[in-house]
Amino acid sequence: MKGSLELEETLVYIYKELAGLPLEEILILSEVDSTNDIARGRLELKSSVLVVAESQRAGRGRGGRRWESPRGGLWFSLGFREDETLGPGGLPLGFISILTGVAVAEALRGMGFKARLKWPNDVLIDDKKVAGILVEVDLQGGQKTLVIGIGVNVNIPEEELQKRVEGTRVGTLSGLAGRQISRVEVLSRILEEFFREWELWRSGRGRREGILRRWKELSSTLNREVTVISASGGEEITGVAIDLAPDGALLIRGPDGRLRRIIEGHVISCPELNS
Ligand code: BT5
Repeated sequence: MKGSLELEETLVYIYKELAGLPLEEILILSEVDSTNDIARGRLELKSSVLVVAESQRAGRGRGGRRWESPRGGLWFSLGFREDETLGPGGLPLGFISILTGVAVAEALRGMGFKARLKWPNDVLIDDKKVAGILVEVDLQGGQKTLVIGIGVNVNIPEEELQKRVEGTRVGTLSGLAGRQISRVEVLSRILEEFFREWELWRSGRGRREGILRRWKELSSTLNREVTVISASGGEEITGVAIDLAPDGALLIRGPDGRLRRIIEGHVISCPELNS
């Protein structure tokens, strides 16, 4: 960014791109701890927000894991104030994460990237993790909030990012494409894909089946032997991932033929992916 004029032009462009979206507030910030926290705070005043930041000091993944968020990436959160109309079972968080994963993968595919999905929420290109999703709900003063955090590694040198991340093969769009990629384009494509399905689903005309089918088509996890660490109890389960349940749970058939349902967890190995 050379000067403030260019910055202003970029912001005007972003606001124009996002003008038609059903959002009460759009915040574009420089550095924050976590866009999920800013979004949650804004929901005290607004019923729907988008918060985008240039970098995050304390970006997080599931289970308190760290999410590296240097400048050049796209780090943002969508926040919605929820009422209780979704029933006593609450929000189907697993499904929301699946819907969001499909939106991110479709957006990147629309830009020519061969994005695939790894259960529950990783977006992979060439078996490298380029994006992650963190869905959080919170009750504050009887008010339920839903925050969907999305991180996409856009213009970041791959090796530099890899040095900061252990245990996961990371990828960045610029590294994979060999050129800089427009973050505004990635953002507006993701939001377009997301809101199309989101509004259909929320209005009750939803295509839950369609979303699940698309996730399965894009999945790099199904029909493979996987080892999953379940979030509840940290148990390791190995077997063949055979299906995705409507609530986003992964169904695994173990060597003894038993079917296991993993609602929350982490795939730690998947032979064909690691080779
Ligand atoms: C995720 O968690 O993949 C969810 C990441 C969500 C990040 C967004 S950014 C905007 C919003 N604000 C936040 O604070 N968070 C959200 P999980 O499946 O738990 O994966 C975390 C693991 O991914 C870490 O333990 C690392 O191994 C790896 N990792 C960390 N940073 C990464 C990066 N930039 N790219 C790829 N992998 C990364």
